[in-house]
Amino acid sequence: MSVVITVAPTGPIASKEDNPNLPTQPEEIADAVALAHSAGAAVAHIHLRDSEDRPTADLDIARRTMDLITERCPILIQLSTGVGLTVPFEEREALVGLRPQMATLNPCSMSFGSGEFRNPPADVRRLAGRMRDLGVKPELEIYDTGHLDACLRLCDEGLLDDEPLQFSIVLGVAGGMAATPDNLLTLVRRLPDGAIWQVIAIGRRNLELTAIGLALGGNARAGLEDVLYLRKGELSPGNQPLVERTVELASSLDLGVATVDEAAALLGLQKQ
Ligand code: KMH
Ligand code: ZN
Repeated sequence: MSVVITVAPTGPIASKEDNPNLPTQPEEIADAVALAHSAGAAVAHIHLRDSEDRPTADLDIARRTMDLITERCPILIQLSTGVGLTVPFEEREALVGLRPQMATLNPCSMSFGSGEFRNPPADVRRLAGRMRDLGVKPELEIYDTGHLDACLRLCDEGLLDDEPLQFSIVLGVAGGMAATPDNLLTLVRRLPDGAIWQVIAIGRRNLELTAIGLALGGNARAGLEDVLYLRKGELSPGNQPLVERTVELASSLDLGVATVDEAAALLGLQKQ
């Protein structure tokens, strides 16, 4: 069996002050993604930053970043429509017009650390429909049990028609479920039959929950968006070491790592 490894190189929150190896500019992100791809990542989950490193949904920056990534390697591109807490929903939504192979869909509003992550129901429905119409595969980001129910309602309404459904179970955000094995199991047990999933554990329980996720049959995500340290007190020198350690984890569990083509097939991606 093969697992899909996604690299999440940047995210919306961390800064170069937190970890100087965080890639934020298009060239830096593309370089980091290419290294991650060579280490075994088949999908790149991409957040964009402006020239001052603030989260942005600027379409020119997005296009340039996607082009640079595509020039460097054939990895599948998943744009984040979460973008960052300060960016208006309409700007976040416009990113799917660039037709990445995949994009995230965050189904519910929530407290997010000291901020607010706004995903109003009508906007989420409009975005889901737009992604369906454009053939952009949604990665459903669920931070709590009710978010899964919200996704299943979107499915019932015909807004998520591409099988298989693909979930990221995000644990450890202050405002969502805590990063514990028990919470992961609770959500995994409730996923619909045939769903594909990965766990995203934010912070210090990242490694342990990634291992449990792999053992339970999930895919895996690695990168500085989710964890800045390789181990206690040791900042990761980049994204590649985090991907490499995930590949090692998978190999230790006797799991193969999906190539880009295998990942596209497993995730049910449409040919573009
Ligand atoms: N960093 C995640 C916890 C998304 O990309 O769509 C939240 C996020 C959502 O960044
Ligand atoms: Zn993200």
